[in-house]
Amino acid sequence: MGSPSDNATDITSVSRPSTCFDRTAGSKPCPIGSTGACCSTCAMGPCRLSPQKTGVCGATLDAVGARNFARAVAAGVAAHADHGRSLAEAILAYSEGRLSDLSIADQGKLASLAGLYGLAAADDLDKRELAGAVATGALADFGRQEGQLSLIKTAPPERLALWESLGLTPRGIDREIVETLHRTHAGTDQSAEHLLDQAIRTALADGWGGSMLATGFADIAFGIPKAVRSSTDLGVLDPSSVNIVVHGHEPLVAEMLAVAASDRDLVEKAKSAGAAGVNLAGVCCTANEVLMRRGIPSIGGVTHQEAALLTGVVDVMAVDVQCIFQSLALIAKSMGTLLITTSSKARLAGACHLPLGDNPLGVAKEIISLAIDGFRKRDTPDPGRTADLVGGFSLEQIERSLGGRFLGSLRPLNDAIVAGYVRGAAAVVGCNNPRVSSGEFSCVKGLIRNNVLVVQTGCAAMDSARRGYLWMEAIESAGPLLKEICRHVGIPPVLHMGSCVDNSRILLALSKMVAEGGLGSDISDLPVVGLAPEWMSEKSLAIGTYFAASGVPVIFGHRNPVSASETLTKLMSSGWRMKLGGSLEYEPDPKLLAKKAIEKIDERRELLGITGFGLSGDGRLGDKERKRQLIWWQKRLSYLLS
Ligand code: MSK
Repeated sequence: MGSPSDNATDITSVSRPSTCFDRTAGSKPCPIGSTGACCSTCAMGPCRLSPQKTGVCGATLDAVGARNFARAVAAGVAAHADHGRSLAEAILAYSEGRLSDLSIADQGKLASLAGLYGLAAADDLDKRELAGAVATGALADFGRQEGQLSLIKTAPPERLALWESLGLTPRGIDREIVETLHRTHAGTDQSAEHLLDQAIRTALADGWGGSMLATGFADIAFGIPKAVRSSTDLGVLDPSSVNIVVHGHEPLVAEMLAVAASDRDLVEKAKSAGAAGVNLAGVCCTANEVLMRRGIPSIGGVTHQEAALLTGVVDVMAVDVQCIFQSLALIAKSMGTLLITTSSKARLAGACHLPLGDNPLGVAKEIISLAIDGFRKRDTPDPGRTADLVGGFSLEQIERSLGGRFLGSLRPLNDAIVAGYVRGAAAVVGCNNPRVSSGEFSCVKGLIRNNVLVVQTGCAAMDSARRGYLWMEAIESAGPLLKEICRHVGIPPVLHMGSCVDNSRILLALSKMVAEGGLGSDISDLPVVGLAPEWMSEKSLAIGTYFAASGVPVIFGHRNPVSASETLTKLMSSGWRMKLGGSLEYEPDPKLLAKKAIEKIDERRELLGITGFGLSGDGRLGDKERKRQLIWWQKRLSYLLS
């Protein structure tokens, strides 16, 4: 337990009803749809397209592929946006006195978001009123018809000017989603590049809009994450306790359950049922939300949801929205586990529905009470191993870790990159995918070994966590230079930055790196790269698109969703690179992902003129230069930390 290893619990071998792994083995992806060559937008089809063959309406492969891609991006943006909207509505309800279970956990974050909405503390509003005003401003951003999103101004000035000159600045979040759906209706926008431009504008409304709002409001209501110790894998389920698993994306249910789990009456009830206590654990991004803020353990990513139930020790699984397999209902039934849906937007046949309404804490207590009833009926097998991890690396925590409490900043990171101690930074994000074997893990391993600092979000982070790569021992697996930095600063070389919507934290970090100076004047100058080795959801495509449009070279693993069209593949790679500085490329071989990512980083180092500063061909410093650099860095850090 605790050290990096390849032997995380093998969930493919858990005995039971079928799981996503069985179903993957028993089916192949559709060869037409998976390449972007299927058009199903009207009833003259569906049509199968090829470079030589159009649809019945005459639509070309390029237009159809772009249409499919843009639609997928819009769906991903809608999911993140609705997540942000739910939190804005919850904050508004709190401010109007309709949701008394919430509070303002971080006034600093509220003030900084208020500033972006032109609301100053001097406006003489108390925190409840201010929160209401910010939520109202945010909700207006969803329905804005003209102008630009309020949070977009957190992007670097050069980037803003570029988007404006290209007509890519998002107006309102909902407006961009609707326009994408309109343009992709049969017989509307039929220019591949024009369609992709709208996909970009819609995706930007996610990264610098919906997702950023989701993260901001969650921080306001539940606190900005700080470094926190936790654990992961199936073994976090405690056979002797009442086990409640939260799954989905929005943090409200999980936060309320965390509060309710320490309710004295409920703890007493659990004990009188023979349980050691009430144990809360998570799956997917809900897990990431409460892991980041409270250290509540995560069982794993999206492919662990079925295995969690199959352990036989889960008493209740409470789900809300996104990435919830329909198979859970069948598995829960076969295991005698109560499955509860909590969102008004998502129901599952076979699950019990308990809507949160305006009484989320009351509903959370009811869920725990039902779980205690479930505990009385079950056996207690041992679910498996656990791995230690440290999470909670919000941007604020990273700045504090690097610069100390009073001088928190990303300056030391920029300096370390310029000095060649850190080669660059990589965001390895996105889903776990049963069709890909250890894509994320091998990529992360290769990156840190080559002195690239890695940040992670979403289910990708859980893959590393289960193998010990979010724990301090992972420092030993880092390259010699990165190892030096991590030891001095006291951080692992792989930093967990949160859930899918928390990719917005990475965008803000990139803006801050630009503002710190020394690494160019725009995100497209930074030696950084984005990777989604096991992507599977439409949200991933939205994320990849907004990172690329923000100036980051992005590489997706295993499958190119527009591979049937050479034109589209080129437009997103070299075309976007010319136009936006960032790109979206695909690499099916997981072994090549780290290598390609490092090439992208080195390309930018070269353009910045910081190649070879202390780095020899194998990424190590020569003895003399190494010593000189080390002394420089130690001085720098002791100054910053003093
Ligand atoms: S949950 S979108 S499988 S990361 Fe955010 Fe995981 Fe991907 Fe869902």
